Amino acid sequence: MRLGIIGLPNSGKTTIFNALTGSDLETAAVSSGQFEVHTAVVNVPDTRIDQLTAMYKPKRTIYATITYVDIGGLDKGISDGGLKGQFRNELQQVDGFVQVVRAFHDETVPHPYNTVDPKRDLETLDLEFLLSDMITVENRLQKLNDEIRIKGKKAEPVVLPQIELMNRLKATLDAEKPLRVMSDLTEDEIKSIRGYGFLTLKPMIVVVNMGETAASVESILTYQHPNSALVGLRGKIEAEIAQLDADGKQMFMEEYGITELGAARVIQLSYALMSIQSFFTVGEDEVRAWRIPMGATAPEAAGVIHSDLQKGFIRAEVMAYEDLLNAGSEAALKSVGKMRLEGREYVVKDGDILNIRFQKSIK
Ligand SMILES: Nc1nc2c(ncn2[C@@H]2O[C@H](COP(=O)(O)OP(=O)(O)OP(=O)(O)O)[C@@H](O)[C@H]2O)c(=O)[nH]1
Ligand SMILES: [Mg+2]
Repeated sequence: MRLGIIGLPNSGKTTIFNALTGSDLETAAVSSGQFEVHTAVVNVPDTRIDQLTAMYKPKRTIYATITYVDIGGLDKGISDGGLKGQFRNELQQVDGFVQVVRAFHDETVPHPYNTVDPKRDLETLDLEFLLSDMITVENRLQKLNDEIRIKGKKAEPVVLPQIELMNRLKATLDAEKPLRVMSDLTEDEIKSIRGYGFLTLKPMIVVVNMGETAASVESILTYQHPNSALVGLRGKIEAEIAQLDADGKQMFMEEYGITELGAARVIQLSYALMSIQSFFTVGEDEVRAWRIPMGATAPEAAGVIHSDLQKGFIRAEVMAYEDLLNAGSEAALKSVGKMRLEGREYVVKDGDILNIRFQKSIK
């Protein structure tokens, strides 16, 4: 899963990237404004994995991960005539966005529009994305209508429903709403437009870079679309904290009266917003978190581990994480009959611990 960190020049994208990933990239008071991409992979913190590790004492523990991409160079006007080249690729490839909005005041850091105005900045980039999607929709509509004009009744049967769908998307964009608010899109429709990489269809976490203040984010901005979230984060401080070891982190947080890091919250929200959940596998060798979409069945979950496990799927032994924790051990859980056997139709739940029984294919 890939999330793109975007924002106006000098909003603190690279600082937030450092805070989220523990990287130590250089930040600069004068923005180069250049297209530039940095990537890092982070573990998704999960106390359930910590507890399972304490219980099984495995040789290794593997957390679920998220890839964050710091994408520099976005600004007003970037989508004039349509996004181009590498920029377009990077933005279309990510599964969702973290938009950094500057709220910090610092005279040594110039703002591209001279004043600090989080609402204006947020609307500016949101509008760029709307315009970019509008161009995509219009191009598509034109091609589809051309096909009808040229081929008439001989046009592919998918053309008419596609025109209808594109007109619905256009109506949403015309109303200056992002496509992610549309609750009437079916799964098939979403699938049919996946290839166009609509930017406003992707989930969005707005991270307000609060600077050094402890004010609440709600006092600065609101952002209440479906499939989006709003988080306040003290960029510079959290980037410094991310460089410390566990003890140092603890001390620093106590000193600043920070109970929950904004960075941890962004990472958890990233997971939640993408409608992703975790199941676990456990044993002496490895305790591991795996990522699956909501609604995935047991064989689909098996396929995430290895395609052979999906092909040869027989049954899944399932323990609910809470049951295991309450029982205290796997043996105790089995003795009270809480280990379940589930078949192909079973829909995996967040926190299930699976052991897949499968048949090896014989060639
Ligand atoms: N005072 C203060 N300065 C900050 C904070 N966050 C970032 N900065 C400063 O703002 C400047 C720009 O930060 P970057 O993280 O490089 O911003 P950016 O969005 O990556 O900039 P470009 O990639 O050049 O567009 C740097 O000098 C940072 O130190 C903050 O929370 N407080
Ligand atoms: Mg940067």
